[in-house]
Amino acid sequence: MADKSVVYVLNGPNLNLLGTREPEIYGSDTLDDIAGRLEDRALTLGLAVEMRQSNHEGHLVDWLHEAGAEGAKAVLLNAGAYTHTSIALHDAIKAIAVPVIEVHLSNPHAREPFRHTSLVGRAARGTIAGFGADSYLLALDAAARL
Ligand code: CA2
Repeated sequence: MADKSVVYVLNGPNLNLLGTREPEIYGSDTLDDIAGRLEDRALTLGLAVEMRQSNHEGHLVDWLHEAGAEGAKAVLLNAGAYTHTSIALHDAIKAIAVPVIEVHLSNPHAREPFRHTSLVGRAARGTIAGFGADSYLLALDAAARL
């Protein structure tokens, strides 16, 4: 059954370590901190967030399918390094009717060349990157406007 008030927030590999290392790149918020900020913002938008993280590509594929089957309003996807490599995620995004917004804490285009290609971005509705934890909040605002 469609639940147009739910926004899935899917996080890929190593993002469970957020807030513990490399704060100069990724900020000092943990993923739980970001989840709390998203939940507060979602309340004001009349939305609910379903926040998940996995280090396994297949879990992210399964959760994209789930969001599609549930008829979620949108998916915010920070696929971590799978952004740059995963045809499976590209195809899963293409396979669902739910809009997917690509999210990054850092700006991959300002970093190493191997981060300049995004297979996720080729399939996503749009991308928000480079604003630290605020990237997620900006993406939630974008989802609310869809
Ligand atoms: O900027 C982003 O959000 C990224 O998706 C983060 C990924 C990176 O591979 C992408 O190119 C851009 C890496 C996530 C790793 O997160 C860590 C956090 C703290 C300590 C170590 C890794």
